[in-house]
Amino acid sequence: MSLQKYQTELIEHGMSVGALKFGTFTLKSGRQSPYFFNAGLLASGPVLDALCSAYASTIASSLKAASDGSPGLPKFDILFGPAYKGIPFAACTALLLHRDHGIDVGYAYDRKEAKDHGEGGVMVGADVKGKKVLVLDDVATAGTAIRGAIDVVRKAGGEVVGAVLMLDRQEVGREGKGMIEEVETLVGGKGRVPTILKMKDLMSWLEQNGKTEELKSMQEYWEQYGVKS
Ligand code: OMP
Repeated sequence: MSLQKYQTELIEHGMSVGALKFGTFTLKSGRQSPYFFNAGLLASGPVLDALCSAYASTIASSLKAASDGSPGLPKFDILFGPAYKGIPFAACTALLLHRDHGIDVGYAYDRKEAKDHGEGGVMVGADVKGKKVLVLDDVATAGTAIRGAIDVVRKAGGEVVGAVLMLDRQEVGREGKGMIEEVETLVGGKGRVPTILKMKDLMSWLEQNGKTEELKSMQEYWEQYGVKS
C-alpha cells in the first residue's frame, strides 16, 4: 500500500514529538496495544499545520467524492471538536478549509463542565442548533469517545452528518462489527467517517522503514482485534 505524502508527514511528525509510540500500552477499552498515538502531543505550529492540513484535505476529498456520486460526506455547516484535544484541531481545520479549499464552515466545541452563569450551557462557538454538523476527533478504537461527541451535538440540537478521524485503529467496535461501520450507521451510512490514517498505513510505514519487530507486534495485535473485511 503506498502512502500519501501528507500521511507520511503526519506519521513522521508524530514519531518526532513522541506522540506516536511503539511498545506496550493499555487502552481505554482494556486492550493491550503495541502502539499508541497521543494526539495531545501534536502541539507546535509545524505539527498542527501537518495535522490540520491533512484533516482539511481528507474532508475536502470526501465532499468531492460525494458530489461525484460516490460514498462521502454531505455538505455541512459546522465542524465540532470535542473538549479538550478536539478544540484547536477543529479551529485550525476550519481555518484551513477556508484558506486552502474555499470551504466556509463554522466551528464549535464543548466544555467538560457546564457553566451555570453567564452564557451557560456546555457549547461554545457557532450555534449547532438545527445545523448540519461534522464531528472531528483524533483516535477511535472501540468507538466510545466518538459516540460521546455525537451525543453532545445531538443534545444541543445539531444534526450529525458525519465524523472525521485522525486515526482509525481498524478495530472491532462495541457491537462486534467494525468500529467505522458502526459509527457510519449512526451518522447516515457508508463514506460518512473518512480518516487521515488507518492502522494498516502505520504498518506500511513500519515495513517501508525496516522496523520488523514493531511490525510483527502490530500483526499479532491485528489478528486479535483487527476488523477482517
Ligand atoms: P475509544 O473510545 O475506545 O474509541 O478510544 C478512543 C480514545 O482512546 C481516544 O479518544 C483516546 O482518549 C484514547 N486513545 C488514544 O488517544 N490513542 C490510541 O492510540 C488509543 C487510545 C485508546 O485508549 O484506545
